[in-house]
Amino acid sequence: MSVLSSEPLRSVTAAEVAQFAADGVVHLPGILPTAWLDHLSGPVEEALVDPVTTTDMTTLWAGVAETADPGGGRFLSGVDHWRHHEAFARFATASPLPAIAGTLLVADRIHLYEDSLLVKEPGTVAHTAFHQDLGYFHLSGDRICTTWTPLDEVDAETGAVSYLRGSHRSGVVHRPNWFVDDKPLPGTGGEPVPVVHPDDPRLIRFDTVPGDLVVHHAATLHGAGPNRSTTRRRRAVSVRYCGNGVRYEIRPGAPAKAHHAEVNSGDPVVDHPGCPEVWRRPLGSD
Ligand SMILES: O=C(O)CCC(=O)C(=O)O
Repeated sequence: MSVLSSEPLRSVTAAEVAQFAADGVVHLPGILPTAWLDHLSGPVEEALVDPVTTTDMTTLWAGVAETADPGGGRFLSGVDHWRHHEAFARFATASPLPAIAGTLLVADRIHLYEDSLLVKEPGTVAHTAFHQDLGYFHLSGDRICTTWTPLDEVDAETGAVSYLRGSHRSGVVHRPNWFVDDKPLPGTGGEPVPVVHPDDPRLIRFDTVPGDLVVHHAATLHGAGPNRSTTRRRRAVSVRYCGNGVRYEIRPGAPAKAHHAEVNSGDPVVDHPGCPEVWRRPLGSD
């Protein structure tokens, strides 16, 4: 059995920290030991066949958009696997991800908010609608990010995520949508997500291989295309973190966690089993 280390294969460079701050997204090639991906692959398959933990978003899409998925592929998605599956918990808390998030967010401490499984099987026609994560989170503040870990080679054909560079600086919280359709989630608030033209020069996407990581700011607009390949899977795990300075912001209609019933808007995020502290900047390492 391979050893799972919390050390990344390389450091995050100062240029990558600056790029994350400027663009609201950064691609970190070759940073995650592949032992972590081996560690996740079995548990991912277990989660995919468990209808309690994973939703077929193509069914949801058919319901929302009144269109069947003619490609026959499925977009399988789940959330909060770390709460009931040790392998996901280990990945979210003991892999290099928390330190990488802490470095990019220039944070003193990092808390785990949630994880998500995002698998587009070959022939999935469903898009990931453009959205901003922040409107789904019961949080406000600047130090909030999503780490997107590909378990397969991913490119435009298989549904690489596109990011609208600089959109994290708009100061706007956008209304959550159904994720596979741009219709808003009922009962939620926020500004409508703007229409993003596919030729917008601010859009960027990355060809990634296992061992790479893409990290985006929670306020960055992003979406993804279908998986047009008939043979290649697009498996990814997103883990979402927040840092010091972030406060709870209860957002009506947005997906809530059990512990959100115990907090009020304006409360600082502190260590809690529902949002545990998973990293602290080593003393003297500023
Ligand atoms: O993987 C995808 O299609 C979308 C990912 C995403 O929106 C996220 O992780 O925030």
